[in-house]
Parts: sequence; C-alpha cells; structure tokens
Amino acid sequence: MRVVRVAAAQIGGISLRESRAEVVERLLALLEQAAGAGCGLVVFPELTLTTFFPRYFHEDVARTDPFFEAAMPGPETQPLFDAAARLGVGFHLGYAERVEEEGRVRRFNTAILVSPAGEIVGNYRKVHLPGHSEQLPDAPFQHLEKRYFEVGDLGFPVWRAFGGVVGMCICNDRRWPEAWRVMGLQGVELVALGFNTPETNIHHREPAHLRMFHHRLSLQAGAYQNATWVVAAAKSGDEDGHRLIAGSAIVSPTGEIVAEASTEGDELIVHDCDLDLGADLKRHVFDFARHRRPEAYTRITAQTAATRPA
Ligand code: ING
Repeated sequence: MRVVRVAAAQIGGISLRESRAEVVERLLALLEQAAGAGCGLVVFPELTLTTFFPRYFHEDVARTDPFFEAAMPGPETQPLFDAAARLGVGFHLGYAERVEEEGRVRRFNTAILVSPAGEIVGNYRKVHLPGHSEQLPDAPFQHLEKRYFEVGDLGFPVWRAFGGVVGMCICNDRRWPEAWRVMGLQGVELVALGFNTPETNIHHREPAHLRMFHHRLSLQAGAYQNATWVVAAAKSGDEDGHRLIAGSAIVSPTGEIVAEASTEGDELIVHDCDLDLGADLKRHVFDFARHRRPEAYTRITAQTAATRPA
C-alpha cells in the first residue's frame, strides 16, 4: 500500500472586492487544517486567487491583467510556498498565468503542483477552454475563457510525486475523455483538478440537477476508465451574485465517490488514497497493452469536428 492522505480544499467564492492577501489567508487556513489532519497534499481549485473574471467582458484584454500572476510564486503567494515547506504539505493551485515569451504576452489558465518542500514540480496549462471569445450581450453573464486565455501548450503531463504518478487537468478538461486517457497512457495514479462551474447554463435551458450529475459523471468516468484517483476542488458558492456549484470530491480508481463536500463554502474534505488501489484494474480490465486497439481510434486525432455519413 502506498497511502497518501489528500485533501480537496473547496473555496467558497472570491469577490471582486477581495484582495489576493485576503484570499491567501483563506488558503493558508485550509493548508494549516490539512497539515493538522496529517495530509501530504492539498488540492485548491481553478483560478483560486481571484474571482472568476471570465464572467466579465473587457474590450481591451489588458484590462484583465490585474487578475493574472506575473510570477509564481509572487510576493502575495510566497506565504503559501513558505507554509508548505514549514508544514511539509504539498499543494495544487490554479491561477491565471501571464508570461512574456517570444517577445509577446501570453495568458493561460494554469495549475501547478508544489512539493512538500515548497518547490514547483509540475505545470499545466488548460487545454479545453469552454465558452466564447466575443461578448454575448443577452447572456446573464459571460464565459470568456476563449477570449482571455490561450489554449494550453504543455499537453497533459504527469510527474512522479507524492509516492506515485500525479497528473493535473482543469475544470472543463474533466468533460473530455481524451484528457484523461493521455494521462492514463502515462500510468497516472492521481489526478488533481480544480473547477469553477457556474450553476446556470447561459446557452440553453438545462434542468438544475444536470450540472452536478455531469460533474460527478465526468470525474467518476475519468477515474474508473483510467484506474486513477481523482481529487477535485471547487471554487463554489456566490461571487458577487453569480453562483458556482460546489461538489468538491475525491473519487477512487474504482469510480466511487469516497468523499464529497457538504457545503458551498470553504471546506476541507480528506481521504487516505492508496495509490495501489487501481493496480488490479490496470492489470486486468484496463490493461492498455493487452486490450487497446489504436488502429481503430485514428479518428480521435485525425479530425476535430464530427463528420456524419453522407
Ligand atoms: N467551467 C465550466 C466547466 O466545464 C462548463 C464550463 C459548464 C462547460 C457546464 C460545459 C458545461 O465546468 C469551466 N471553468 O470550465
């Protein structure tokens, strides 16, 4: 058994008015609580340092710069890294990354994996950007990730960390089986992900129960079909009148939800994840070497949109 005690740290909404310092205080409180519970890894949500700013339209994209981190760690996030090293607890953190590369400004929806020594061991940039790039004037709010972020250019890497093989994805990525399978093909044993999922669908009428159903379904399918643990942390609750679903959860490689948040606020859920629990599934049902038939899957990378028969 290779047991790592993991926490999903749900964050109950971040207001436009809240400073990074105030947010970091909330994160530190959960990190301390997780350390007190004996955790080795804490998973924070997507874009956890600010409000979910893609809900607001800005003609000039540079107006979103205040929501981005120009350095990680930066002066306001350094306390998280210091606490990780002091407490011996690693963490996953989602944030908006602004870098100047090849002579131009690039902006990504990013997540990092930080070791219990407070060192960044992994970076991931969100590949599946949902929503739209132009303003939808009639929508109750916007979802402008395609406007404010570039598509992630790092693929879906995994890292040897926390005694196993750890991967990351971000929010909408969880709805795409390809993301999970690319990590599964690298032997992933635990996927950390954060999400900010609006309660309301701005595109069409959707029964309320489907938001949480599709969220759980995506996590459980990804976990089971790749025999991996999943630790998913929500930014949830109210953000200046806009509501995000909660449902932070820890899912076992068998696809079972073993822990789930019961509030919409700041909440820690903890579970002892035995990284060997998926071994039998990987050796039998999902022995990729014996059962997969890539020659039958060529459409998956050969085309983007669906094409119907004539
Ligand atoms: N949010 C949502 C998510 O994928 C969404 C957007 C909701 C897309 C429901 C499709 C259906 O959970 C982010 N930030 O990706």
